[in-house]
Amino acid sequence: MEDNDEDKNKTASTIIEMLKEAGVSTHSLEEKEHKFWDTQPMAHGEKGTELPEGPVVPDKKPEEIRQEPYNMPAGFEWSTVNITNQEEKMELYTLLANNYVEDDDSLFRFDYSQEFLEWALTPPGYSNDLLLGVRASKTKKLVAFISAIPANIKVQSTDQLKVVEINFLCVHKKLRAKRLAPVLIKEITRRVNQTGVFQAVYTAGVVLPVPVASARYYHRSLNPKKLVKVGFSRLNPRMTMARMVKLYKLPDQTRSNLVPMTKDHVDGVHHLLTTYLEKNFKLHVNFTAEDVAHWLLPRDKVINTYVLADNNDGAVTDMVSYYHLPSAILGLDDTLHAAYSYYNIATSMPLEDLMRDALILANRTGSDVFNALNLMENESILEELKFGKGDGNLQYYVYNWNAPSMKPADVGIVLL
Ligand code: MYA
Repeated sequence: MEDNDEDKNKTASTIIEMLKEAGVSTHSLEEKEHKFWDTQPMAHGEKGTELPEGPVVPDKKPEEIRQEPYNMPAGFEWSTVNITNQEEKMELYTLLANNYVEDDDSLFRFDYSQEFLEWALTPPGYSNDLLLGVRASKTKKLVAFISAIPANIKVQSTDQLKVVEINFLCVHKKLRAKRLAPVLIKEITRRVNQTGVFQAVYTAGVVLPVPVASARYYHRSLNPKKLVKVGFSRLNPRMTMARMVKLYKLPDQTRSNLVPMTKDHVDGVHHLLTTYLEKNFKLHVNFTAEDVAHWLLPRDKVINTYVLADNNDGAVTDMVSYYHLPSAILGLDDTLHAAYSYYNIATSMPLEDLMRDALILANRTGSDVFNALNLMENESILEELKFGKGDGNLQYYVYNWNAPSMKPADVGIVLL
């Protein structure tokens, strides 16, 4: 949501950041007790920086990994989700649509589409064993979920690290605050460890021990009338609706000749993207060409990628991509259509021009708002393209890995 009411919306983490910027010690504020997280192999507080860069605890030998699943409370059982099965996909969709992430004021809730979930959970190398659900034993209703998908990342001076990306941790609203989440996290960790992987990357709105980076969402209004109507944005006292509409108006046509990415562009995009990420960021995925095909080839209402290819040699010189993650507008029976900036690279034009074209394209296909984190080079275009600061931080974590914290501009991973 747009940060309309500066004071009201300041989260604890923002306040801590501001104090830090002002040179005030925040150590005691950050030392919150975490019954579960304090037992996990995370670099705790300032002690972390004294450790050498690398695993907090060493890899386990196969015989050291627990063989049996962790116990569920009575009345619940583990159940993996086959996301390519229509019925199970629908079950996961329903769990998340009713119980997943909301903003602080409970005005909006993420509404990941079924097609999106299938895309997000089936990259090369995924395994059903790591799409982990919990069902009520009697009714078989899906009541909780967590997912892990494989990736290979660079983090700081470690060029290649096999990890999983953790996402979609969700516990049904009626089962909250019963310490189910720690059991889900321990069980997914056990299963991931069994595959010989001991690190993970994840993002969360909450501050836990210990983020490696802290990013901020920015929002670019495309449909200001609707955004004001549903409470996402506020009409500034010195602004009229007519002026606001004019302020955010975009041309119908893009300036550049971007075309939708096709299979023919996979190698070109792979080259452009991997070279760019390696050169510029301390934390990024090492994508294979197969990964690029999965994550970037356009899928209707899920992911759009546009490229500019050099006429002479066919090499891809520029790319822009965004994914579609609507939110339910709670209480209004309506949907907020949001496009989220993904991976963008400009070499033949300024990044600002490329991103303006992305706004035009997203606007044309009915997005109400275009969201971007202040990661990678995004900070340089936000103001000029009229993005407004959001009210939420997104924390980045690397599980069981000690690395000095980094600025958002050093982060080259976007998780869904
Ligand atoms: S982020 C999205 C998280 N999902 C939501 O926000 C959806 C709405 N909320 C819920 O469904 C529940 O509130 C959840 C907590 C499930 C979040 N990440 O069971 P509890 C800690 C990690 O009584 P509940 C995403 O998907 C909390 O600090 N831990 O609480 C990435 C406390 O621990 P401690 C979290 O509210 C997930 C404990 O849980 C989060 O019923 C990455 C309380 O448990 C959170 N977002 O359920 C997961 N929120 O006492 C970690 C709360 O210590 C992966 N908690 O403070 C780690 C790597 C694993 C793999 C490793 C492989 C090597």
